[in-house]
Amino acid sequence: METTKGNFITLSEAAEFLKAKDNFVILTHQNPDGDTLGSGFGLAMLLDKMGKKATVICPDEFPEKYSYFTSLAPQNADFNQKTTVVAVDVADSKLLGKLEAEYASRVELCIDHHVSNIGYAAATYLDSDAAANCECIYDLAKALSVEIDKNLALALYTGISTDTGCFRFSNTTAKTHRIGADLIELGIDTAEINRIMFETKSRIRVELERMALEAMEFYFEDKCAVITVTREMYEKTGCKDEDLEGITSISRSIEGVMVGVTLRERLEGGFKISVRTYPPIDASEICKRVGGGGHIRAAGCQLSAEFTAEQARAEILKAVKAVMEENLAGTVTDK
Ligand SMILES: [Mn+2]
Repeated sequence: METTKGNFITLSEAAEFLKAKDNFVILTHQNPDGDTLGSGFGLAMLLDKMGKKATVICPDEFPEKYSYFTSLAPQNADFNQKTTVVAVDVADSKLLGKLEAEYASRVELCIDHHVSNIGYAAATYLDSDAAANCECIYDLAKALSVEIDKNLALALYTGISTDTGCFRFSNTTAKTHRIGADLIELGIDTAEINRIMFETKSRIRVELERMALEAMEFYFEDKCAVITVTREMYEKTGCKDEDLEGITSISRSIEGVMVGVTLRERLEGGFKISVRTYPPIDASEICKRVGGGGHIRAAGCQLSAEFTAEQARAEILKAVKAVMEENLAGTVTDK
């Protein structure tokens, strides 16, 4: 198949592409979540069922609760032969993190659901209506007539459940539920998966949340709540970045808050910023102004080590204010 940069292809073209190759490297995004891992290992299982070889490569270590993924799919790409590089749930080659230098220009197929996908891959299958990228992998399995077994169902369900906050977020559609129902019928223990994903927190995580809540700040008539997780908090509690999944949901769970911002200081310096919003505020637009992107209600961006916490906060708040004024069609006062 002839492909050019930024070439967006259909589901059946993506299926044909996978059929035509035999030896795959599958890349996930940095700070991996359930959806990128579910997509990666799910795709590896799907390819295995087609008699192909694949290995999943993740730029960062992944949270302990996802460790079961590694046992689901054989990791058997042949690195002595040419490998075909596929990225899953990776909207921008920057999000390949440590793998960017080696792989950014080699991604032949990107399978993604982020509306902000920049088209860095030679070919991109994008379904921005999909709540989770695992819905795209499910659709590919159907298009390729690959039977979904219990292990594949487990991987895909984990991705869908985590990206939709357990089927609660506004991205959840009737199709999301239909796919979920189909996967449940394959016999997976959804109560157990969701308990691990949503109800279990480590003690050190709770300690860190306590500190972060204490330092929480409100802006713009209390419509914006900001949580800053500092390096000092990591040191005091022993938490690592991967212990903090889902922390972004705290600020927006507060009554009256329309924009929840979470700044996480990175151990190597700089800040990872997550923005969660309620209608009509566009989180993707806020983050785009600070060099990031994402979905309409959940987006992110990063600031380099040149920024102090105060400067990073000021930078993102400037974008929040501008987008709030635009989306609410009125002025927003600072306090
Ligand atoms: Mn995703």
